[in-house]
Amino acid sequence: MTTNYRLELDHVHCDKLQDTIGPDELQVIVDGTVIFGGNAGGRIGKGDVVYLTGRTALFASTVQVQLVEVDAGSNNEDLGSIAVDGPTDLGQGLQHREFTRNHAGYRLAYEVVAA
Ligand SMILES: [Ca+2]
Ligand SMILES: [Ca+2]
Repeated sequence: MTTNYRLELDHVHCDKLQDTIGPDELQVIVDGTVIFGGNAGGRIGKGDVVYLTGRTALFASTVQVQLVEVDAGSNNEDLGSIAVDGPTDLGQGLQHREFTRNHAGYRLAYEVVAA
């Protein structure tokens, strides 16, 4: 695969928890691979910012980013997915996208640079 772009995650901000009794256990998944949170998810409270510096992924033209909220012993919640488009976001600095499925509210900041 030709890798023209590098996705550099910057941070994720929690505006609204998915779980009724917090904190949430968050996973950041890039093209099907968990790159933050591991199997159990990373704990994040309302109003928290989690820095994702150093978490990157190479891609050819578009890459899928999904947030998932992990619940032990039951189904995890899909908080939504975005398609990051390399040509659109290249060199545009920090981009902010919202994830609002399943009553949650998260904002993800990332940047696309040339690989
Ligand atoms: Ca949940
Ligand atoms: Ca949970």
